[in-house]
Amino acid sequence: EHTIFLKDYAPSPYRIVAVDLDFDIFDKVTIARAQLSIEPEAETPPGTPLVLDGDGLSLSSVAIDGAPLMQSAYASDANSLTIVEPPQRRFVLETEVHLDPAANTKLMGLYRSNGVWCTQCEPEGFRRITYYLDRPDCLAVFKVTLTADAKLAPVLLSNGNLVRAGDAGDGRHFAVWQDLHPKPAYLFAMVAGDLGSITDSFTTASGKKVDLAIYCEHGKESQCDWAMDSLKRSMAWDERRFGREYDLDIFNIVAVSDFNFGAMENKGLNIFNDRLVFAQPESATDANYAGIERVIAHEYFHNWTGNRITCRDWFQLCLKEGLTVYRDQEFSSDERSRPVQRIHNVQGLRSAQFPEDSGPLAHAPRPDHYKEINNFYTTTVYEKGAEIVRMLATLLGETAFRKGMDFYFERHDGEATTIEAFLAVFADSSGMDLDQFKTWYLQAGTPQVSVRDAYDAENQTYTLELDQLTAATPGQLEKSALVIPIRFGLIGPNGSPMGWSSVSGAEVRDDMIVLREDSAVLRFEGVANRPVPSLFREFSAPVQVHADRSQDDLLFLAQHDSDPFNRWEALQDVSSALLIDAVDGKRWDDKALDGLRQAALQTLDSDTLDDAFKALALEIPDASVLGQKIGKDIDPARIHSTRKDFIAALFGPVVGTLETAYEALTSNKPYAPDAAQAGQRALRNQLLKLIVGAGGDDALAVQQYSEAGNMTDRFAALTIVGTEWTHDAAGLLADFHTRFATHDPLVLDKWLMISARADDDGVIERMQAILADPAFPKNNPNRLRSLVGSFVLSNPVQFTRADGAGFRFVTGFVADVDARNPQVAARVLTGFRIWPILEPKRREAAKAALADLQQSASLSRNTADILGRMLA
Ligand code: DPP
Ligand code: ZN
Repeated sequence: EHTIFLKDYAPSPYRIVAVDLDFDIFDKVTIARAQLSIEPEAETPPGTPLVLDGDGLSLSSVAIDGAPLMQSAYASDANSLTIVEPPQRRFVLETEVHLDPAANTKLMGLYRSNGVWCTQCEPEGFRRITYYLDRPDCLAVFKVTLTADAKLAPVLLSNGNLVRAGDAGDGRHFAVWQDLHPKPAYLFAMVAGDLGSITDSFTTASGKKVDLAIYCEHGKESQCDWAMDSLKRSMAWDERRFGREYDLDIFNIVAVSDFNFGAMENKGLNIFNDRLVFAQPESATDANYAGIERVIAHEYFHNWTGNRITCRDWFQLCLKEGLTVYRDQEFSSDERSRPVQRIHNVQGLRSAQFPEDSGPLAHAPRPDHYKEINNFYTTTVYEKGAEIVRMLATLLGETAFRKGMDFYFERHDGEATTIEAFLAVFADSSGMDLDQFKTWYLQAGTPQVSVRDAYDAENQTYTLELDQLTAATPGQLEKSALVIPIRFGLIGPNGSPMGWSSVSGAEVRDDMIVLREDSAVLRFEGVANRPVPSLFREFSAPVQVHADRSQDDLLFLAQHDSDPFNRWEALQDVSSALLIDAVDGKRWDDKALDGLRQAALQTLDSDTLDDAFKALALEIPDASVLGQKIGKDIDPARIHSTRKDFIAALFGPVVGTLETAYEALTSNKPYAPDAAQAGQRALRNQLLKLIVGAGGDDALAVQQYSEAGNMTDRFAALTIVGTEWTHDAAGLLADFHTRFATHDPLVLDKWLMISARADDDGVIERMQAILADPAFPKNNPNRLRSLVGSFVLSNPVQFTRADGAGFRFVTGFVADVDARNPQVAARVLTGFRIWPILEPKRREAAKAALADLQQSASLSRNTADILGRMLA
């Protein structure tokens, strides 16, 4: 198989400076004509061939400067067009290809979704539209003409500004769009179709009025208001926080129903998966509202971090993604509760990125080789990439970080650049040496940090011993020490912060230890009493911490730490320790459980903590996080049942108290998606989950389901009943399907999710029946992921069944979908990444299913790449 290496990067010998695209859109065919203004680079030797990328194209005609090329002057096939001896001056290459968007089930390039023509070009979809230098360092200005039937496609959109539109005869019309910001082809977009819209405007800090519009299928307009509100808040925030203004007169968003990604940041024309646009209280949950707000912001923020400054090559993907995730996380933190956002982000990191980073698909945030770039849109590139930027901000401090960002925008605006260039702006603007810090981008694996401490009362000395170790990952056996910022505090016996007179053994700056070596022994002098250390406040580094701490100390932290993140973390640690011991056969003792219960009730009772935080504090670590902590020979069924027993033992004695608290949170206010209301619902629904889990009686959940005035409460109740598969589950799911899901595909997704998560042995058969239904939309990524993606990620017990039925269900699905949509197939397959840590019987069953898949079908490059790494 063909592998692409970072070390082989070379600039193109030719550059495309301007692109003139003409799409003649008909029901059955779209004719794409491209005029590319091309010139050789100064150092290009005469006679150097020009090789353009293609993917599944067939060339109808080719000309240079208006003259058709002779057969001998070029070579073309589906995947490339070579001009043997191009002119050694600027010339215009003209090509024509015929496309069949309706047949494009890969959803890359130009395709039809629900009748609408739309595009997805990142990373390599543009080459499925026309022959091109389809690489992110090729920046050109674009002019795009769209012509289509005025009834089939009254709306014609592309990047930039509309310069002309009018009648084209025969019932057809046209529109010409121009984007004067040079951009790589992956940011190209066009849309044609019969769409409704909502409009608004935003006036930038410097007084420029920007027209905003969100396009969607007719009838869904009123469901776009929240997305529009999120957009305007994002625009204002980026001005406030980063000094970044929008740079075009128009910003358009289009919601489409078939989309591989969540959304795409095309210049001036973002295209969104409709699940990240549509929201109304009766069909969207609070989590959906928060997700829409976040992704609208994310794509908007790409305009500066991604579009104005883009990537030199795809190895640098986290340059734009890690940084932009960091920016969207900061936005959500400023708009909502910072500690709650931080906990959510860390939960996501632990449940997705940590498993990736310790399994067969582990890779550096900036990888140095790939076979299929689509497989690198990973949680490592995105979420670990964001953690790296966050550590940079922590190490530099807020002011120096902002100064560095300003410098980045100033120095690299209009460029396609690298991680090295990104780090250099911070090194240059702050004077800090970031050479060792760069290792975070180059090294895979989650560092394990071990902590031991001792207090010497006689000498009033407190010692803190820290070690870091990163285990070998595929293809990367040697690891070096990382720079690890550890924000911390020492807490005295009365719960208040403690000082020290001097400290040695490692760099300590204010409330931060900077660990640079494999190990360090810090000695704090002048410490009056034995302190309880609070380490990695706000989760200041993406590491696994191993600290053997007493339950008393942890409960003390849960009560007294000034850092809310660590207060939450301490409670999680208490539960994890008890659960892991119990899985190991050492069942909890009553005293330990009493202590934890008391702490949980205290949290619930607090007048100072907000509801959203309380909801998280009452969370019991989930089975996959526990499995990850155990790390080897895991039996998900055993973890799951232990966890159920634990919840029953912990909360069983206080169900009445939980029910009283639940009742007190009942509200008659009309639904609003704001953080305060959402927090109240989150806490109430957390209590409901614990009440049902502790008592085994689902009556209260069934009642909430029936009485709910919004989808958040209804779906929470359905989730509890459906995943526990209580005796009312089948009836409730059927009711949900009939009353809510049949006419709204996004609600159908919710039904599919719960159908896949049921904790009973019939679940696979039921999923097979759903997929076999001729009415099931088997080419829609949202539907497929809601069912099979949820099964793989959220139903560990059934997915990893010892008889292998769960594994075979998924590999069978992958083989089937791969032929139509390789990206969806490959993504679902990554759920197998936990197979090496399963107990032997399950491990063998997983391996056999994977090996069968490798034997059987002819697989796409996407799926073959994942499978190859999975079995390596
Ligand atoms: N659209 C995807 C994202 O924004 C890929 N760039 O992350
Ligand atoms: Zn992104």
